[in-house]
Amino acid sequence: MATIFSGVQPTGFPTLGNYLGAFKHFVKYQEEHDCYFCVVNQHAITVPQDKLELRENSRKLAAFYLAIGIDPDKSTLFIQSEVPAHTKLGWMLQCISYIGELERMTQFKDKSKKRDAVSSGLLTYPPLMAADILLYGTDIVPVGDDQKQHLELTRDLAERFNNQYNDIFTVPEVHIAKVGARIMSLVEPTKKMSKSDENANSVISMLDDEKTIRKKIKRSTTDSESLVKYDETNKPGVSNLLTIYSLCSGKSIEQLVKEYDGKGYGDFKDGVADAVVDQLIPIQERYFELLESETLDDVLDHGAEKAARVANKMLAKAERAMGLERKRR
Ligand code: ATP
Ligand code: LTN
Repeated sequence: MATIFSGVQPTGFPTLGNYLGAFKHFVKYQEEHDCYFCVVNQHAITVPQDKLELRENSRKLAAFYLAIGIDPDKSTLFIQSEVPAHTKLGWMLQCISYIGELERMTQFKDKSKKRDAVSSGLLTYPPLMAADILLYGTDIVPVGDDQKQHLELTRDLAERFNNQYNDIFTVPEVHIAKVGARIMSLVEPTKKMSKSDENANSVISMLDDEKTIRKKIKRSTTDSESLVKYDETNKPGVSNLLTIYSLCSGKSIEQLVKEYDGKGYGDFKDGVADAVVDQLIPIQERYFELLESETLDDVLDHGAEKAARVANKMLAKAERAMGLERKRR
């Protein structure tokens, strides 16, 4: 049985992009694999966070994982800061990372461009992410397209450690969904749909109500051709809507293109909105129930215990390999 690990930052509520690119796949993996899903709150503090909001968002994200169908009997769900092995191994991996390779990360370049003061945590985020993954002997990491570079670095760090110290880490594979790995902004369909987008119309939040979803899809950018066809280069808006429609309805893109042959964008957008609403509303209902329940705390307590048991074993091996354990008389 392969081991799967993935993490999501508790910064704002998940978007339809996060769901279709990452979360939706997590549910399938847990049927056949040993899965770890983490609320990576220590990654979130690489940029300033309001403390009450961060605390709330961590709980909300955990409830969201359960609402989409993560089953605590099958998967381990936990909060990163509750398992101290992550930052311990993160530090050790920082010490074998080179500043040059960290500065080359596009996420670092993008995020640091946007601010006057850049924390050193923003630069050293990838070795912490590598620690998250390597602690569990992870074979597969399912993520969206934007995390590919971080995964390559994780593989490099695992190999570097294995060669320099001792061969203890599994070198993980990245799994990127074939369709939906990059859901685009509804307003500027050449940019990815992002939680941190300033224009709320670009993004469908997983908590948007039916009216808001319909309004955002109606207003989404298309083109003047009035032809429902998949062509990312010339028709990025329509192609993005087709991807969303297909993933939410289970119908293939070819099937949808046939169904809307000769129809205008108005009908097409109504269909997209119906499919998104049908997908989101049941998740929202489960989410609000879970948020108020005690189940959530029990799940997170057990998750952190189980994760720590596994992670501490790997941490001990890594400390031994680096000479960090005490020499006893
Ligand atoms: P931000 O854009 O504010 O940095 P984000 O929306 O990328 O945040 P993350 O918490 O960094 O959110 O990502 C969670 C998961 O969702 C990751 O696996 C990421 O690759 C995936 N993901 C993020 N945006 C998209 C998108 N537009 N389409 C598909 N997958 C996405
Ligand atoms: N960097 C990721 C979040 C993340 C992650 C991980 C994903 C932190 N640790 C481990 C997969 C595995 C992001 O910004 N989406």
